Amino acid sequence: MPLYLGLDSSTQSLTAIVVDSDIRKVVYESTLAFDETLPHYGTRHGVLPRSHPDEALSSPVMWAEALDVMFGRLAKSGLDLSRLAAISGSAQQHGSVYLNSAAAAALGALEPSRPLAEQVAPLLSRAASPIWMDSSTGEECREITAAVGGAGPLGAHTGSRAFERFTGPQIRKFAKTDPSGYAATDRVHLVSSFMASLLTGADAPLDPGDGSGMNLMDLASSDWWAPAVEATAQDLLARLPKIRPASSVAGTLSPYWQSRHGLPAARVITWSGDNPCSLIGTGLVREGRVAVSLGTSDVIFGLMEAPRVDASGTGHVFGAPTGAFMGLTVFKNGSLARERVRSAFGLSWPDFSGALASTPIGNQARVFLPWYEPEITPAVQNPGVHRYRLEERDGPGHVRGVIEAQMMAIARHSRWMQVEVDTIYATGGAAANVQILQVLADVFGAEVHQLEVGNSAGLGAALRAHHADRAASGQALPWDQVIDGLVEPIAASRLTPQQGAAAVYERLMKAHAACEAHALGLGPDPTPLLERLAGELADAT
Ligand code: ADP
Ligand code: XUL
Repeated sequence: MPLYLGLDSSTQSLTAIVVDSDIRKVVYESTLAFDETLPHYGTRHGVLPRSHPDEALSSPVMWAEALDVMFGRLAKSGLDLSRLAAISGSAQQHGSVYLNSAAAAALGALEPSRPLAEQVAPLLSRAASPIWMDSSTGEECREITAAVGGAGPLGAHTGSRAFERFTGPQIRKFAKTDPSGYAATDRVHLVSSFMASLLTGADAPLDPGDGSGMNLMDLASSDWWAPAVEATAQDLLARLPKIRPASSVAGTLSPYWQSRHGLPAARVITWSGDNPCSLIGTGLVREGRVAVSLGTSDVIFGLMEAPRVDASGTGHVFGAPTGAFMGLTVFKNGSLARERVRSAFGLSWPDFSGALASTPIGNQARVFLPWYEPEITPAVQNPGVHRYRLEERDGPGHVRGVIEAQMMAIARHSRWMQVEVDTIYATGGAAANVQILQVLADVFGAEVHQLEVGNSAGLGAALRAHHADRAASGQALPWDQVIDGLVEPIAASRLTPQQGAAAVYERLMKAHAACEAHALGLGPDPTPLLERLAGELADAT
């Protein structure tokens, strides 16, 4: 009767999910929000106070402390933890953790009587970690792109053109701006491999799924791509972890955790990124369906048997935990943009949902582009919101405007994945909101389902632990059996597109594209187009 633990170290929180593989149920789930539970780090939405709007840093010591607190909770949960067979994890992608030469030995000799945080702090050669929301490395992206012979070869080898948040450009910026800090760095971990190292008490590898978010890994061979590594920083190869399959065993839970929290010597399975883990946690182990994650970021993703690189340069191809690939497109202005609109008009979530329900499909051809933060898709370096035919004080118009613009952007900018979308699995915090999901269904003309377990990244990590533990015991299970019964859509949650929605969004999406082009300085003012559309929509009702 083994138990499997999945940990999800996300932007704003740490979640633990325990699965009982015999009864095929989640038997424990707990979330710890960084801002509230660990206020002494001073984070807001998991990000340290910013010295520049383009920069986004967080604290690796805080992530370590969260792990310590979470294992304390697990120890008191009443679960029979002697049954815990394996642990794996999911982490926000791209973020990097810089360890000094004392770290490798010290992590294996942590004192169980002392909190983890105070023992980890002296092992860092850089106190703060840049995370995926950072967009301050445009110069480094250009330098790396030029050094490897252009965006074409970089995209073809690593699965993505250079992106500001990707780990390679971030490492280059650190090496350039703090050469002595870089010289004192023995190992550059991703958040995933750092967290796994804390659990095993040794230097843990990273997996191809998270490795493909670095602009450093060759997708075809799942190994470091020498031209990119050389273009990024001097002597970087020696500082990078090993890349191992997502199903590999990284080690066993170290004596620190066994003594401090009374845990068994469970297997620790190599961690991965939140998107590869969510792929498993939404059951997308074959091609054809997609999932939309409405978390801090909004992401659309699906499995790909063969890598199809996005020629337009917006999307990414990552390794999937199954050994295949996944396509994904990421939007930075996700939940935080929805929250900005909500708080600007003093609304609760029920008010927000009410405003969505009471406004017409197509928003009377009023468009709102919610680029509060520099945007990843489309690439927007200078943040700012844009209103087309929308009054600044129109609360309901902004609510529908933000959601329609987000869902249309997800639909338009994922066409490169070439998936005929008829079913969408929705996950992430905002997937709890049925009115938001109705707009998703209307825009895509597809069915949308909520999943039983909302945290698909944490669930995916627990399922990966199960899969890898069985394989390591010589009893490998096919993925279909690993996910069976655990990634089910909620039967009553099926949403279908409303009548007439497809015709409205077909036209509004063209207008949305014109608004984006105008806001990016690439096209004419779309207001006349929107006015014509408003007239047509009014005539049609
Ligand atoms: P993370 O990316 O950190 O894993 P989550 O998937 O946990 O984020 O999502 C957290 C977000 O969910 C919050 O920032 C909040 O804006 C959003 N959220 C929670 N409840 C609702 C709701 N009822 N409607 C819309 N958004 C919601
Ligand atoms: C993926 C991305 C985000 C982070 C945080 O490329 O930047 O989805 O993984 O969730």
